[in-house]
Amino acid sequence: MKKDLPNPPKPDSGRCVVIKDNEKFDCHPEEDPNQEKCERRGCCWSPKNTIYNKTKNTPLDTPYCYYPVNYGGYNFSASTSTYVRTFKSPYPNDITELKLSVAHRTANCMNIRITPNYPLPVRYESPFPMIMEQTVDSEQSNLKYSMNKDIFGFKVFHKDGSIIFDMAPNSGFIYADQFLQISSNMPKNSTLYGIGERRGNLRIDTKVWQNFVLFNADQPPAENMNLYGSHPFYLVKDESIQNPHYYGVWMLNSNAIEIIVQPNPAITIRTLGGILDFYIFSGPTPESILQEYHKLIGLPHMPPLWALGFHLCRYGTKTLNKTKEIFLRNKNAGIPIDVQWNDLDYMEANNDFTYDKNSFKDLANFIHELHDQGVKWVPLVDIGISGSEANGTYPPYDLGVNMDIFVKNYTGGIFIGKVWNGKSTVWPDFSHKNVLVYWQKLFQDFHNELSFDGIWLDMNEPSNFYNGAENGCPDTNLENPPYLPRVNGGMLRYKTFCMTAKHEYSDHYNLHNVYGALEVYNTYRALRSLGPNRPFIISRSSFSGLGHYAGHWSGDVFSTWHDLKRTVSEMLSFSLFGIPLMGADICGFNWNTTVELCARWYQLGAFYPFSRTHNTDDAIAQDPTALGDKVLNAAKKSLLTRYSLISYLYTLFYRANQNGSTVARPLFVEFHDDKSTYGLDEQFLWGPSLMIIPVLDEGKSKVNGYLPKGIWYDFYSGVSLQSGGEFLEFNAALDSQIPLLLRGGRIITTQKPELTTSLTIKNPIKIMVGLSEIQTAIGEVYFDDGVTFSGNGSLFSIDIKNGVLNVSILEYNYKNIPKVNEIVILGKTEPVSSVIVNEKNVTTFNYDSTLKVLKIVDLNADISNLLVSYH
Ligand code: MIG
Repeated sequence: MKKDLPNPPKPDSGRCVVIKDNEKFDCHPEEDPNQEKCERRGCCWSPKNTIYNKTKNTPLDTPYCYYPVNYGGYNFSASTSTYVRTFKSPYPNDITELKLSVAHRTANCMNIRITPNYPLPVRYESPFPMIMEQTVDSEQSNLKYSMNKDIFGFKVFHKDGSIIFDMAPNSGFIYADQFLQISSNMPKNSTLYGIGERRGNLRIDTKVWQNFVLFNADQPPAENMNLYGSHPFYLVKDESIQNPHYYGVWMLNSNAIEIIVQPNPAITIRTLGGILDFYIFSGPTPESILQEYHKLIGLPHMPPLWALGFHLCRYGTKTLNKTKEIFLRNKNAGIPIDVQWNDLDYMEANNDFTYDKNSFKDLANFIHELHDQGVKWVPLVDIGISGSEANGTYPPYDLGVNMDIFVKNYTGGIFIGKVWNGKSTVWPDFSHKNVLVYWQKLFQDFHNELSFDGIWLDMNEPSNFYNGAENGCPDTNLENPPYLPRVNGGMLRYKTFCMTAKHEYSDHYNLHNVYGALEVYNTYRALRSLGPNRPFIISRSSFSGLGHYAGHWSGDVFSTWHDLKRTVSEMLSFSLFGIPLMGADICGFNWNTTVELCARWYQLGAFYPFSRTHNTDDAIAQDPTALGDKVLNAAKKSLLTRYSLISYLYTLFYRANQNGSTVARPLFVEFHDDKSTYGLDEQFLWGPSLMIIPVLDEGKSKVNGYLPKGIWYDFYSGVSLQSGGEFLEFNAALDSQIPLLLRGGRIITTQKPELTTSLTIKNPIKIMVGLSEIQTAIGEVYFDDGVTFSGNGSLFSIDIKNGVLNVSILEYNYKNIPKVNEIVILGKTEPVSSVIVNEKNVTTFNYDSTLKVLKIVDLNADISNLLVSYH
């Protein structure tokens, strides 16, 4: 028998009055606090108004009930080196003895785990992503920590002394079975990014009270809602110190999470289960944090080259004929297309691993025809399996029953819900030890029928048309936890499983946020077994580490200007989360688009790393040819520009795959000392070198964009711009292209665009150089066969100084690389009279003294052996 803990002591007012409003941590986050309930929790009561009607939907503000200074609750016990609970927390089942363990993983990454003092009943921990153990000597670490030797608390600081994780002494540290909470103060002057998936600005405003709920849900992106994915990762810039720098924090925990940001500033992380398991990154730059973080959770996968082409998709394309018609009219109109998709329309009765033998009769042949044209085919697969087909007619169900692979209900039967299938839906348990064999078999058989090239995974939050089972869910503490964050629909089971649904690994309550990622992992493994090619998977649900296996799209966005704008910050947040292959449905999913909106959306969408048009079945068509010349021209021009840059884009993915970091890059990541970039989320970079400034407002023919200090070159004309770090106005008429600028000091490669990436990548290479003020530049380019696994590529770095362009070989395994035919050097200030290529004088060059551009043509040179001097 456990002995009951005493009630918390009532704090004397001295421990309450010293706390300023912004420093108050909420001791009664539930509705309807009052003085009595508050004081029973050992907390301080000080309402701002006498009439108090706090409900779930009122914006957060100064709490009326807050923790006193040194609230405590766990005392250090020197004999066991553990922390022992001394009084009851507000939540049932306090874990009575805790242990804090610290590991230096690398010089810049520390792991802090707070667990029960094992061996006690072991608590749930997320099975994904898998983290390899790794340690360095503490001497080597840039991070230090100190533990309190009285009440529970710790600090993590940088070896330069600046504080990174500072447990607030006036907060409530709680470690109960279904409510774990830890708060830390952030530096006074800090800038915050991350925490997702959420709709909002890239930078999180720390001057107001806000909460974010991370609980995967089939929910079109909207402010203050929990969306498809969960990413408890944040990045902070500390400006309060001598050498301002960034740090990062990730919590590995797959339970429902709520994060509170308050203007002290401070951050509170609550989770409804699991353990507190933090990874802290010392920085100092955003780039270095992201690299460490992505390495830890799994470096972004290397997509096949064709994944970076344009994708054509639409729900409600009900027949193969319709599919062909849309494909052909776009192809004939000169739209580059790498991938044709089909939504669940192709299935028979919406059942996975089938296709409609009437309306999609010739599908297998059509896929071969696509392949002959160098085009790929990607079908949708829903995570649920039909549960009501006639016995013996539907192997995915029968096999699943045989293998006992489906998610179970509370009483041990198969958990039954409903999604698109005729009567009922059951779900594979992706945590099951045999699920891979099952899933592999289904994909094998399916691939024998239809030679798909990649897979689109939908509804894997998981989504369910019922709230739980048809007749609800058992009323247990999993369904009705002692504290419920502001989740959509006011219940955890809202449009998903019962929390008591059973997976082999654990209850759905614990696994919910990671269930979709486990499907992705198994799908990746299944596709791997189909051949030597790199899998291509796009998943709607996401969790930390998903990018190692798949890309993501932002789900059911609306065809509105507001949504168009927000897709930029959504894409950039996923760059932080290690999922660079990301985009939104071009022209919007729900509702009807308009000509202008759709044209602008193609202009932006051509620069989403994952560039796909898609929309719902009951809205007007919005493929490039559907809305007349304005949309067609906007789509065609911008997509051809994308294709011309494919070698650069591919190289960025290679970098992300090798080192971590971002493809679509927020400005603050690249220009991390330039404060003007911190709040920018209506423009972005591709890697370090290309600035993209989309038009995101209606009725505009000009757009303002910020250019960090330095020289920038108009990508289309080569005209140079000198920026002092300022906003400039750019022409951006609807029928022109959105501003694209090459950064001074950078080199990229381009090619003449064709209608597929595989043709484009064979065209001669043009090296495009934007010189810096001191007439230097750097860049790199990567080539491989575009489809098989890495280790077979070639990487070249290109640099220019003192009038010499030099290519160095970093890796040289893949030899089938097109010739370099042209070099364009922008910003060459002095006239050029001689050009020597590999020790030979050439005359095929031209210097434009007005534009200050040197152009060398007809080179026909090997990139692996290229030395050019010009004077
Ligand atoms: O409940 O498969 O987000 O892209 O077209 C809708 C039909 C199910 C949701 C996806 C959307 C897809 C649609 N799916």
